[in-house]
Amino acid sequence: MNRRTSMLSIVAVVAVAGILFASTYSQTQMSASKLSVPSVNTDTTAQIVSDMGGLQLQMPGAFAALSPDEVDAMAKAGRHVVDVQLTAQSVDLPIMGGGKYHAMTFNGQVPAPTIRVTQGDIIRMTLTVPSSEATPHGNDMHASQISATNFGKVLPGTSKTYAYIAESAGQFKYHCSGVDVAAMDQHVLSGMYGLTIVDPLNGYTPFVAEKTDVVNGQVVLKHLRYEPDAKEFVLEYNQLYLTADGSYDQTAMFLHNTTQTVVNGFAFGYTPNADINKLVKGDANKNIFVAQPWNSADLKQYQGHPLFVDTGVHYRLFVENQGNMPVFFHIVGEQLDRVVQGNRIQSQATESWEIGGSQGATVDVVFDEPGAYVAVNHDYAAIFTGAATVFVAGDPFKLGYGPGDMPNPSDAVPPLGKNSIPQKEIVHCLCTDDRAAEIAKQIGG
Ligand SMILES: [Cu+2]
Repeated sequence: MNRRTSMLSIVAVVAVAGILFASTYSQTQMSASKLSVPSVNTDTTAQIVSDMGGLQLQMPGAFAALSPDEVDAMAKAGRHVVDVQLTAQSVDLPIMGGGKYHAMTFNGQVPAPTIRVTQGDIIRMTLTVPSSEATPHGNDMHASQISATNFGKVLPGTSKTYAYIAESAGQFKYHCSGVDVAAMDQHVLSGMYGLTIVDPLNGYTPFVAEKTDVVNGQVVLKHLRYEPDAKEFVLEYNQLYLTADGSYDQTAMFLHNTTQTVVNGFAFGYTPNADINKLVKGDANKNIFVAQPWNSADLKQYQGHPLFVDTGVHYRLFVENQGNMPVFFHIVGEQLDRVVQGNRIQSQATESWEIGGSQGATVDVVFDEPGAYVAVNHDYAAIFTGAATVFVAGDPFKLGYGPGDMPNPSDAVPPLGKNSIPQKEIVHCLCTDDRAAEIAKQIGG
């Protein structure tokens, strides 16, 4: 079965069974369907931009980047400088259903490494583009407030540095800016995106969940307070738009005709695997989740892993929409206890939160009861093409593991920041074998 047919088959299975845990996933349930779409001519726009030599942005000098001297002086005065090294690397990476696609990455991984700083720190980013790269690359960091013209394109065989103060707390994407903006869509949607978490200078705030109780025969409110310290996950949503041979398909992008929806680079990447099937059902081949495309241990860093969480513990989810369609973030079976954007509280006890393109939300959640909870983009087209992430809270299958025993996939766990509670990690990434080996070293795996 080729990749596309296989993907559609999985979609069909999910469509039949919904997002609940289901009985064994069976080949006989599969039926493929074909979508017919109108064609549009995208050559014209691309040609105009190309003829212009790329879009030339102009911004006032007041937004100029910090010079090396300024950075040194500020560091001497007490500011903390965080160095970030990014290397452009085009490489083929796997996609759901088998096969590969032509990915563009920073540092050999999709998404790029998560940068974590504290509000007021200086981020000094160096982008290196090896001479082996076919095109220049760039970088646009949304944590900065600097004109993109201060960075521009970096030619193969060269590198460029810029520095800025992370003035605003929150979460901010960074992404390749293409070749002076031209082809930016291709580079970002092929994998050149990452997240910067800027922790509030004064730390995160506690939150209070509203519950009810019965006292003296009366239903009354009670308030549960959760401290700022939390275990944390990063979930970055994006789309893949691919031709049958795994190349970027700009026509499909203009039509929003998604090939797969990915979370941290994977479609259905945080789902159980064969080992977990064995634990729960006693049979590696009996799937416990409706779609488990990354089953085998042979898949190494690509093998699926759910996110294990404890009950009654504060979790902070950094949810980022890296793509160009909305994310309606929802956790099946849970409410979002608090939603924060830009260090400002937006909502509490809400069912879903809409996150637009290039926007993020920091979601506080406490799982009260043991069980499996599936975080989705509550857009059915997104769910059925990959946006379903399984959280396993407590020990719902009575396997005898205690809180914190089960390791979590490394690519979903951000670097520690203010108010982080460390977690055990296991190597998991849409990344090259070399990068997986480096991550294994970093996490002591
Ligand atoms: Cu690029």
